[in-house]
Amino acid sequence: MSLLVAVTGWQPDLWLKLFRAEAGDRAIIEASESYDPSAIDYAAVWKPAPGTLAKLPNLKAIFNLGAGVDALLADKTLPDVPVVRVVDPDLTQRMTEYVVWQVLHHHRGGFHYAAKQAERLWQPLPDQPAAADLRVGILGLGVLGRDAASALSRLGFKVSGWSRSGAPMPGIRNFRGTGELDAFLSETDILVVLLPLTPETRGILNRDLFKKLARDGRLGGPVLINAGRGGLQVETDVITALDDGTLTGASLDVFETEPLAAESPIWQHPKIVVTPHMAADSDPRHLASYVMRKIAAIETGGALENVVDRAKGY
Ligand code: NDP
Ligand code: OXD
Repeated sequence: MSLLVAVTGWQPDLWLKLFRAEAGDRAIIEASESYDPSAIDYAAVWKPAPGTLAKLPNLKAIFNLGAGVDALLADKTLPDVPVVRVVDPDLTQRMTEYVVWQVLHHHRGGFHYAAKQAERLWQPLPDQPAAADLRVGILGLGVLGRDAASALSRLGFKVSGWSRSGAPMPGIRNFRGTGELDAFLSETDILVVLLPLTPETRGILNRDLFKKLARDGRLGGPVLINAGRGGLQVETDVITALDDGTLTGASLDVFETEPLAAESPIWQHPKIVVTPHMAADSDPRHLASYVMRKIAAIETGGALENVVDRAKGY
């Protein structure tokens, strides 16, 4: 068995070391080495150069080393073998931490207190709402959305979720599909976005959607938190909506173009928290063994989990 490792944006060394530590007599090959394409059985990848995987005639499965597969599926030459994505408690926990951090930032007046500290002013906000006064709506109630929903519920927020299937979750109000999107938005003060980027979801975070969010909440206007993908948002609409009061704040971890250009007005916008696509990094120490466990499952005839539905795009 041979595993090809093709990662862009990461140093491959740690991945190779960790894969090799678990590989036994299996060969672990880095994509820049010379190798026999017909000897490769599996590939572990993050944004591999388009066409890389099409050259492997005996490939049995592709392991995407992240939760989102939009970059991988954009390669139109991708061979027709199962694509397995990351569903891992470590990554999920990281995303939940990020979502809770940002929800609390907006809930507890983070922009106000940072500004007052800079001015050396002792100015508590007069009317701090309770968590139970705020409605958090999670757009994309999948693996990550559900975990964040459950943590936010435990903190006392009123949580609802929107998904394609409307699969129920105890204690969370569920909304399903495009027919129920407007109702979901009209009851949302803080919109947390954990959708995948697909042809259906691209550009969904636009001015029309922002106008449908609740305007009667305790924060004085709705907040956007996007940790899904930058292609979900129309950035000029986000800025306009913040400037004209349609939105009162935003936290953006992902951007239409990454890294965010130095000249982008988003960097210095007073109502935006910018983070550099760090909400939930894949940790090689967890994911190398995740991939090797999945390969062992294939080799022993077990069922393959977390396989991407290529027709849906996630
Ligand atoms: P899942 O596939 O588990 O969940 C996706 C959710 O989105 C599901 O609830 C799905 O509905 C819903 N959905 C997808 N398309 C539609 C649609 N057209 N209409 C309504 N609902 C839709 O993914 P994860 O939760 O694991 O990850 C979500 C995304 O988070 C990833 O795709 C990735 O882009 C992003 N991400 C970002 C990271 C970061 O660091 N910023 C790190 C990791 C992931 P249904 O349940 O019905 O299928
Ligand atoms: C992912 C990511 O999709 O880090 O896992 O964005």
